[in-house]
Amino acid sequence: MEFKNIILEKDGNVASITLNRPKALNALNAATLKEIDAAINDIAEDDNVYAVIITGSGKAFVAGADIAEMKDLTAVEGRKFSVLGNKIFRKLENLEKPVIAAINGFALGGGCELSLSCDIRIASSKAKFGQPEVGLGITPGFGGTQRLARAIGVGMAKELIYTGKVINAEEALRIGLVNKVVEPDKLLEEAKALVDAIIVNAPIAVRMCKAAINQGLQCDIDTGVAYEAEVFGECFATEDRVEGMTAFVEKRDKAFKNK
Ligand code: DAK
Repeated sequence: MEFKNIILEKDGNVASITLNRPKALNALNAATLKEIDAAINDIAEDDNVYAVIITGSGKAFVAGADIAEMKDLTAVEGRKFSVLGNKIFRKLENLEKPVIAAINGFALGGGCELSLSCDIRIASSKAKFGQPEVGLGITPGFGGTQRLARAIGVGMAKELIYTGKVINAEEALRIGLVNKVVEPDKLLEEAKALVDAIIVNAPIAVRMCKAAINQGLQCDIDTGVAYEAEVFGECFATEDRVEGMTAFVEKRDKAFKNK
């Protein structure tokens, strides 16, 4: 697929997706969503990609779903649009590689929801967050009512969603919406440093951790720890588990192979 609204790049073991419709503040229209979907499929199939960074070009990360495109939707079309977005965001959330959102600017509505589908969020000091949907007469439509409460707690999520207020990066850090705030010109550097600190580890083990954490958030603790025991056991069948433990015992550097 030829990309017009995003840029997909690969550098070593890291892929990056840059939302690139800066004139519309990277608002998510159906075409952009489909390109994100294609990029996720590409990354999922590429065994050389161990981690992903998502960011935006210009002054926005993503200023939301495309209001101009949504304006004339019927109820049936609105549902179809929401199903499309939710399917893609869920695919991103379950992608078997860690995904870092490097939030450079506005992350509103669908943009905040996109960042919530990523594993870890780091923000530029210029970033702004919010779920302003109720001011448009709609609810969040790409998982905001579900993931925001899981990320920052029910009371804080309800305050943000009911008021639609926009908060700055410092406030987002205070409430645990982002892990770190950095100067704008250091954002991608920080995202890459974080990714580098992840990908020195055994990729399959990282993937299993992501699956276990995600599964565990959806079930009771007994089911969760049983799932953890499964993936823990599976790691013992990997070459990288042998390499990691052997290298430790032999006091040498590890050389993981994603096998
Ligand atoms: N959609 C379409 N265009 C947008 C946009 C958006 N969300 N946000 C900004 N733009 C466009 C502006 O119209 C403007 O276009 P031109 O006039 O230049 O043609 C251009 O981007 C630059 O924006 P501004 O001139 O407004 O820039 P400012 O710096 O003055 O203001 C702003 C930046 C982010 C504060 C402002 O643009 C703004 O308030 N934007 C809207 C933010 C917003 O409300 N976002 C939430 C969208 S709702 C669902 C599925 C999904 C969702 C809901 C339901 N179902 C189907 C059920 C999700 C909904 C949302 O995400």
